[in-house]
Amino acid sequence: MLIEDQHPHNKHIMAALLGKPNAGKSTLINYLLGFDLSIVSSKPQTTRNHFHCNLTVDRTEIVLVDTPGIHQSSQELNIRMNGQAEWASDGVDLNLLLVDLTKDVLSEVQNFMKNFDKELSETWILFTKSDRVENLENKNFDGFFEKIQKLIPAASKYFVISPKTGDNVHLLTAALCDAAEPGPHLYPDGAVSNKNMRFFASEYIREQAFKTLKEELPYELAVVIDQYQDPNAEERDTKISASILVNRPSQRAIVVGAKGTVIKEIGTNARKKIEAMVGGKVHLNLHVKVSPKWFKNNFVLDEIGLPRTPKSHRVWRKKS
Ligand SMILES: Nc1nc2c(ncn2[C@@H]2O[C@H](COP(=O)(O)OP(=O)(O)OP(=O)(O)O)[C@@H](O)[C@H]2O)c(=O)[nH]1
Ligand SMILES: [Mg+2]
Repeated sequence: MLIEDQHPHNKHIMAALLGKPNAGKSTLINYLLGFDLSIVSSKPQTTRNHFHCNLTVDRTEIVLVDTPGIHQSSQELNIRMNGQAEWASDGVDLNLLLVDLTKDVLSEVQNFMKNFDKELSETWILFTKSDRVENLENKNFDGFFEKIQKLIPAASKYFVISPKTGDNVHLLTAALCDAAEPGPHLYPDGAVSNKNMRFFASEYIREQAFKTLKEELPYELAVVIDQYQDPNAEERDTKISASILVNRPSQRAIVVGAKGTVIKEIGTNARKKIEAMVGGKVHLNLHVKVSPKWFKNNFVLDEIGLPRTPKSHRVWRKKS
């Protein structure tokens, strides 16, 4: 979808944000956008799909592709999540590889490369979470970068940033604008993503589930939107029905909570965020359904936007 008759000075760049889970990819995107579009949590593996997040600086359109963190797993869900990140780096102008400074920098990059099944084209290294590092000025970032270049020959630049405090993020934005090529914008003004409200509604429900539920449970649940109805002549509010899928009946009891308190908390918080997104009142109806081994079920994985990858298992469950 290219917009015709554009301003002759328009420029465009598309960059995939890559890294290990929890590196801060979605946090950086939200900081750059200026609002919380992408879901963030303190738990790893929050983002499951790749999607575009767009911002415009003067006449430059910057399309940032959020991706799931690359990790090792033989589980079909996780293989497909990694596949999303690998696909995302296809066809972008640039990769931005986030490296968490609170971890061992080189082993983070080594581990990423071990599980990332693609050759990286032009890549900038973003050493991130700098606000959490003491004596930052004594760190030898040139030395780290040289070692990383041995692992990633296409690494051409580095930045030391903190999307939490905003430190140095303006340098990254300026460099992205400089690197952008003259050309038409992909999206009309104001289009923030290639994903629709339905997708973000499911994400905001899952975000609240990640925040509310403990331990492994967030990883064993998925959110499927059953009905999404925009306001119309008869109904002024947005109506959404969604199912939270869990693996086992005992998990259903936890997600519902005593007298429904847990599901109510998830629903109330998610509804507020969806209302802010749609700019109006939302009726959100949540159900918790037991869908054993949904994370291996091709039908469910397709439904939540995770198609098969070349590494996918050969046998998978169909809808019964
Ligand atoms: N102190 C600090 N915390 C950060 C920074 N960036 C991200 N975080 C925190 O790191 C955690 C993970 O952030 P996310 O943005 O969800 O990380 P992600 O890379 O998108 O993670 P996945 O979606 O799981 O791959 C959250 O608790 C963030 O608040 C930062 O610059 N400084
Ligand atoms: Mg994320």
